[in-house]
Amino acid sequence: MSANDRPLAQQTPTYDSAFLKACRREPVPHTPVWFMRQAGRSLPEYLKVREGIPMLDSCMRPELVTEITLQPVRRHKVDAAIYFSDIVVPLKAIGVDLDIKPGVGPVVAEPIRRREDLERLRDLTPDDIPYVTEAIGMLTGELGSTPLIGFAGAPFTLASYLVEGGPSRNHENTKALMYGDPGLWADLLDRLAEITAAFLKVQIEAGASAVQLFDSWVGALAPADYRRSVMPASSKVFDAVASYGVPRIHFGVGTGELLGLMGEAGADVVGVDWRVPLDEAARRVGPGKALQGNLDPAVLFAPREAVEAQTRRVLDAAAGLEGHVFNLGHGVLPTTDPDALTRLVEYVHTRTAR
Ligand code: 1CP
Repeated sequence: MSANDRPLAQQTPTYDSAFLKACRREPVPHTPVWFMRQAGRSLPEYLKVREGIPMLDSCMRPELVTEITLQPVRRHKVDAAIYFSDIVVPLKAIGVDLDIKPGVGPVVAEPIRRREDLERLRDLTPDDIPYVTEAIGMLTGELGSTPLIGFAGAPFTLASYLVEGGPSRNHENTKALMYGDPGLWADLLDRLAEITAAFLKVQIEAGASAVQLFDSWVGALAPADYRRSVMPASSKVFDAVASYGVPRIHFGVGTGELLGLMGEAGADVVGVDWRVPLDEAARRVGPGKALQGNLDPAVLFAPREAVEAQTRRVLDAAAGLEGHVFNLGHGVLPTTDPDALTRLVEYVHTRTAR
């Protein structure tokens, strides 16, 4: 079938990209590569354009967002761009009093812990985030056939910041609420699912070719708790965007025991951190889903030969998968040598060329 005979949805310039093909579990010319946190502090050109501009302000400037999103695509020749933003942007947009503090992360002025606090979580509408629509419009024009990944924080991970008031190691207040007041917890996650779904819809309608739901901290939970207290809200997000037909990626850290459930929640692609080899991850996730991952980001600090040896381990474990998107097992660490990332993209492309 020639490109022009296809349904309209398949005539987008990104449809035949290696990244989207791998997400759809179709044959690829080479294994596609992108990196979580590929834009940001590892790049000198990022530090330069961000100078003096607070993180949240920079997320609301479409021209700056476009430049920062394109930087790693130009430099590393990755197979996909990820929209430059942060998981707390939709919360800020509905008026939650929060900031991103340098060297700390998101900090919430008044944590959410009681029923009346839920009133602060109103619906998100496209009018709340005109800068997202504008930036993605600019980006898709510049990116051509390179897909843009939209993203959002998953309800559990967003709740962890809202309930703790900031980054947390043990998530004790979050878990206290989850176990202590299951009714309020369910309502909080349901509210966050609505906001998250609205945020993803805006990105897809503006032109994002895929979406990733970051449930970064959900690995703190046991499977039974995940199934009961988190999965309904994450499923609601995936269901809400299913009809667009764009691949939905689901990622968390330390989620080895949750991989099957995270796939079941509704993802097309399951992201895997470095703790579980991809062949084992595929057994846990089951058929019908692609996998994304999973080189340990710290490996990039080792000499080139060691990086290549560890990359071969990842690719060998991925050899039998239905679809594989190469990525790190979590975000690029801030002091990573950018040249090591560029070399890694080239290595994966060359090694997997078919
Ligand atoms: O001032 C700065 O430069 C602050 C650093 C920074 C950056 C560059 C933060 C604060 N967020 C971001 C951008 C960002 N956040 C992206 C950019 C796009 C890309 O990947 O290239 C993305 C995808 C995120 C998503 C995000 N924010 C996640 C999920 C991804 C992950 O790493 O697990 C999480 C958990 C956050 C919260 C957050 N925002 C910023 C920090 C330092 C943190 C983590 C804080 C913590 O440890 O809890």
